[in-house]
Amino acid sequence: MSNRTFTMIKPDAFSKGHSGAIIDQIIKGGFKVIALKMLKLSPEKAGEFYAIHKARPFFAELVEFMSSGPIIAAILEKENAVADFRKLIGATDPAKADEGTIRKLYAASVGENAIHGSDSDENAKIESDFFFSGLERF
Ligand code: FUP
Repeated sequence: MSNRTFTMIKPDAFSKGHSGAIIDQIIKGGFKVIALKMLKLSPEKAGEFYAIHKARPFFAELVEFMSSGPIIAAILEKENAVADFRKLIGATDPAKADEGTIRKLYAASVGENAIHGSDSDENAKIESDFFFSGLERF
């Protein structure tokens, strides 16, 4: 089991001014910030990140949304990080997310769902490497 996960605060939550509250909730949830940065994905980079969803009907919309504005990307550390972080953010569809989770609090729909969390240790590593060099990790 790895102790790291990767997250992005997505353009909807960023543009609504929820980034500070979300980062606070993450830290209070016991996660240590290993790397953090603000950036805007190009459509090409967003498509590369979500390449696994290329054949899905929502792919074009997802790429357009994820490249529509700034995001905050981070690597987080905690024991059982991947599973515990998925618990903290809640279900993909905010309507199905538990009370108090980040998606329940800040997400509007399954397409614009405020935050990303890696779904496996393997993907946490791939996604962290997609965004961060060794020099950017602390
Ligand atoms: P999650 O792991 O919770 O981020 O969810 P998925 O990997 O299943 O989906 C990745 C992203 O695709 C979601 F964050 C939003 C988008 N998506 C849709 O727009 N519609 C869907 O029906 C499912 C996912």
